[in-house]
Amino acid sequence: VLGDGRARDAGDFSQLTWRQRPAVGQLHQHAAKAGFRYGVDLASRDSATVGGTIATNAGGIHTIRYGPTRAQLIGLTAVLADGQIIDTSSAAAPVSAGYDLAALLAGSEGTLGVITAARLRLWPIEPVAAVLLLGVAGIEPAAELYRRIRAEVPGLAAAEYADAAGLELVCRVSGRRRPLAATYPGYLLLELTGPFELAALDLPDDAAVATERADQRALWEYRERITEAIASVSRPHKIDVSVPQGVLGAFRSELDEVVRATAGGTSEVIVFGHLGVGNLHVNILDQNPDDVSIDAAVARLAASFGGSVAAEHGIGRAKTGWLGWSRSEAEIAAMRAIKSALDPAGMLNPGVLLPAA
Ligand code: LAC
Ligand code: ZN
Repeated sequence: VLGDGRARDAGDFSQLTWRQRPAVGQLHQHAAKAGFRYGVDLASRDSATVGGTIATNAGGIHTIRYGPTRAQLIGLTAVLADGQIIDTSSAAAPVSAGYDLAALLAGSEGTLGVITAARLRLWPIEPVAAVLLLGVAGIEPAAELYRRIRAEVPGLAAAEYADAAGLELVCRVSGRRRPLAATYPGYLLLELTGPFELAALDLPDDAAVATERADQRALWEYRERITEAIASVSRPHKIDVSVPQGVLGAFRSELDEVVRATAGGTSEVIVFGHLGVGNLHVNILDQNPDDVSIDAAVARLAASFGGSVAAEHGIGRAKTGWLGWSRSEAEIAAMRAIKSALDPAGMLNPGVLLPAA
């Protein structure tokens, strides 16, 4: 029987362990009381558990600033398949003694051990100076604009993209007004911390600039409510992929062609996601939800551009057959060796992550 009885409060708020199974949003609230913030944040902050986000190495909206979940781990406690408990966070000082088991377990999707506690890095709160929402001609111009502003604003904390269809669906479903005077093929949302000069950014006239907390939240909702807006009208195919910065535009145009070729015309493609790290959520509507050939085609396309078939939601069961598209044979052989060494009987999450041998 596995329990989380060993979890405990560290008492030191610059690092935090927790007895419960908190949602990411609860961790944020708790850390904020002590003047800190947690580096991972995501639209599903009120339902996604910290443990779940460690299991998939979730990225979220602040990855460009703080890195993904793996980068937040100081250490963790886990029960291994043979019942042994490892606690990698017991060292109070930096460690350069052997393998980083915490990093290995992060993103292992429950296949190597059961994580029962985690000690997480917290960051000083960086007040959000402004949230900007800008219309763009597509994902490629969004990426160019992002790179230009990044050069001006060292404290850029988020850079998110949404196809117009995603933002317009949020407006239609929730009754919100359009955020800008005109409509555009795509939208770029930026969160800026630290000092910056608005005039130096040379923004288009038709830009939404929010400096007050409530207005900032309101702009974020155009991006964060896309998933639920889509879910309210369709049972979409959702594919979580990444592609390198330099090929975002090429990927986006070929994506339309691949979907047309695979699905034959009528489906709607909505892309949104974490532009700054090239993590895109491809949603395809009006397709038979049970036919996964379209999902595979999109993942293969991302891999062919040097990206990943899973960027922050993990491989799970559904994507095991795709692992080889973005990981080499040698890498998968090493993963199998680790799996069979730590879980020789294959008890932990069988069928997840690694393809059947
Ligand atoms: C998001 C979820 C889908 O970024 O990962 O909204
Ligand atoms: Zn995401």
